[in-house]
Amino acid sequence: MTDRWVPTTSHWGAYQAAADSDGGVRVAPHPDDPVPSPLLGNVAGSARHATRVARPAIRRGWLESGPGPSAGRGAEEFVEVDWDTALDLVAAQLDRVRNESGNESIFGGSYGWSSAGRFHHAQSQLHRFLNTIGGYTASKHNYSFGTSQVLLPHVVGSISSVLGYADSWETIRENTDLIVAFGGLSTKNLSVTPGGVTLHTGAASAADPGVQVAAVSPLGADVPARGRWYSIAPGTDVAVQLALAHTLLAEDLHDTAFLERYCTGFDVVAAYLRGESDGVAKTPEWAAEICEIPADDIRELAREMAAGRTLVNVTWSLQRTEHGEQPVWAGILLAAMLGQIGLPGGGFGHGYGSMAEMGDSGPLLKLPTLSQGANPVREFIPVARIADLLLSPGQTYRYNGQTRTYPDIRFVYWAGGNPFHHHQDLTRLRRAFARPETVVVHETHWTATARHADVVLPATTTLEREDLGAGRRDTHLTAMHRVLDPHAEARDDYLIFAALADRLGARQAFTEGRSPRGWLEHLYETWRESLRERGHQVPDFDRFWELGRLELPAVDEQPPLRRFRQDPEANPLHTPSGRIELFSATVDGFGHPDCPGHPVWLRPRRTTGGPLHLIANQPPTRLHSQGDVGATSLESKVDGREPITLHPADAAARGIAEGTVVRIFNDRGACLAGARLSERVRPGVVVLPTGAWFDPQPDPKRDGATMCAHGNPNALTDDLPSSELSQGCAGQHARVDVERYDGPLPPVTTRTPPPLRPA
Ligand code: PGD
Repeated sequence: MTDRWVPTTSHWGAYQAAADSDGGVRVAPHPDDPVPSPLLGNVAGSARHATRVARPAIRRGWLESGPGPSAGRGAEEFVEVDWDTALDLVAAQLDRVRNESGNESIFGGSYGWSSAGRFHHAQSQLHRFLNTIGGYTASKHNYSFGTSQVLLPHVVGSISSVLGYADSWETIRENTDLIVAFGGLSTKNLSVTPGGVTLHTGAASAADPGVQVAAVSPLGADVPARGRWYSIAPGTDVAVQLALAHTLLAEDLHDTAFLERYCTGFDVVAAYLRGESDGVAKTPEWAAEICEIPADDIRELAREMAAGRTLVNVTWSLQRTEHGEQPVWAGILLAAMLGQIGLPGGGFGHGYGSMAEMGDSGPLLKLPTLSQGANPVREFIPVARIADLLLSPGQTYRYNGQTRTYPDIRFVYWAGGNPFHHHQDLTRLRRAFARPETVVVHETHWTATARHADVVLPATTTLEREDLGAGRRDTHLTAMHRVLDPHAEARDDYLIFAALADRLGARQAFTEGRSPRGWLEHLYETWRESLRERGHQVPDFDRFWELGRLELPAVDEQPPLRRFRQDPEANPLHTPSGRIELFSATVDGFGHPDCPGHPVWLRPRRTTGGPLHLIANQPPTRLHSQGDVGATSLESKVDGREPITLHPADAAARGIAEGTVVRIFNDRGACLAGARLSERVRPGVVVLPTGAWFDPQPDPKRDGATMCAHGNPNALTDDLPSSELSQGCAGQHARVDVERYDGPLPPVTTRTPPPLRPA
């Protein structure tokens, strides 16, 4: 424990911390950070909150009756045990399952953001541990942009060519005339990047990029201060994009030389735009019926796009929906027709407004990284298919042209994620979590996922250990000093896995004989050596640790799309044609009915569930579910519930006023929330951000059903993928209805631990 101010970092940025006299923590922004994150306000309250997991805890039914499927998960009390008892039990079950049915019966995908820190990254630690004992069924892709992760390689040859080399805000200010921002340019997301960003320069740039912005979104909050708001019906961006493309084509504003030299398949798409292939011309009048933006506005916007340097940006939220491939592919189509892909400040952007790193200008540098080893098991799922995996062993499904089969999972191991926050249709996920024999979770706090486990092992937070920290496109590497002693009996994930590896005969393979500090020195010095080989000198570990942070050396690399533009024959894309595939014969050949071979408008299948369109976006007051018991998050609650924003007309029609507690419901589930009214959401649209800790309680309006008393939107979202191609998360939208909640208010139970009893 140190009462000195020391440096540390988090996914919401670098900051300073010091222990206070009663064992808590004080935090202060990094002195050079121009726009510190509001999420810093959650740190002090979360650090020693009553919901910290204090000691190993085992669900009573599992402890008394042994492993097996159980609906008691998430309902029964826990028994606190000593570390040796817990570790012996977990090691014995891992050993039994791997011997009886092979390591593919262990699911170790364990998706989640965990905490910043290059070494103590819980998911990497888990994967490394499982690899040393024979492997695990893995998960692929992420919930953030998992749909694009599958699509982009087919269209532009790689994910990184679009996401890894985005132009900086300075380049945009210098070169761009107009940003057409599908999904808007939200600043609330820009304090966050995995691993953290030291200096938040991007938030101010997105708030006012210094160029014209046409922001297409159902939410006024997504529009920068001087931007134009094109208020769109949710989920209809593709119709606007196709109508813009139609106008460019009809008015001969498209760049035929670019399309011929750098793209394939434009002829197929052009036939579709004209209506030759399906009898429907994608005119602005056609689109206006769908998206509720006037046809003349669409036509004018297309002309403006063709008149100067235009960046077509699509936020990640747009692909986190049904048919989420389409707005991304149609965005690339538009940028290709404008002929500006590969030019500074022009072309296609994906994720400005979604994450801090997009637009940051820090070096493209490989950071110190813990090796996860090799996984001998080949089984995996696309990450958002977790409930299907657990519910349907042996069932086949389509994915990226393949037909795959779900393996039979008997053991689920999760460290550093909160599926009972991040997954869709949480009632269904509860049924899925009842199926395996054993669920083990490492957690810092009693989240809903911890409450649905059999064995909960208490993990330290970043403040309670040392690490190296930096995010993608960060400017600095931070020496993350320890500030607090571990809470109660909490241990580092690394030390927990080392103790399990010991019991399973793999200690040396897992630890390589190093302590946590020994690993930091090893990772740093290996990285330092690789930098030295590339001509960059950085101080040794001791000096770096003393300095507290290190400015990362500048690494200049030409973006792949610039090189492609300069010479497409010498620098082809990694697509079958080497060019941008506006029509992909590969995707077409897969025959996925919900993702044909070129961008198309597809009507949503999910039109039932209620008259209102729910947008479940990222919260402004915490990172996903992290920090929900901290001050910034708690201050935003209404009567202890997550705020839902409605248009005053929709509220008035339902007798709802500012501050009314409401019940949001559809055929999948229900939750409570507190009403906030705003003219800046479209009528017919409501916004309930993700991340309020899931609090399932009996629904007084529906026998046998549950209702989240706190306001988690994933009680309402549908567990359907974006498409068969990517099987990505489509949790951004749902259909719902909202009513006043006049019954006795159930207490929110997430801010105290579950029932615990000593062994
Ligand atoms: P977090 O709340 O960050 O959410 O889902 P994710 O699971 O990443 O969960 C991380 C967990 O790790 C927390 O519970 C935290 O306490 C724990 N943790 C932190 N540090 C440590 C540590 O050192 N050790 C251990 N063992 N645990 C630790 C985020 C996911 O949600 C994402 S990325 C997106 S983009 C999705 N977005 C949406 C959406 O737009 N709409 C809906 N409806 N749903 C979504 N879900 C997705």
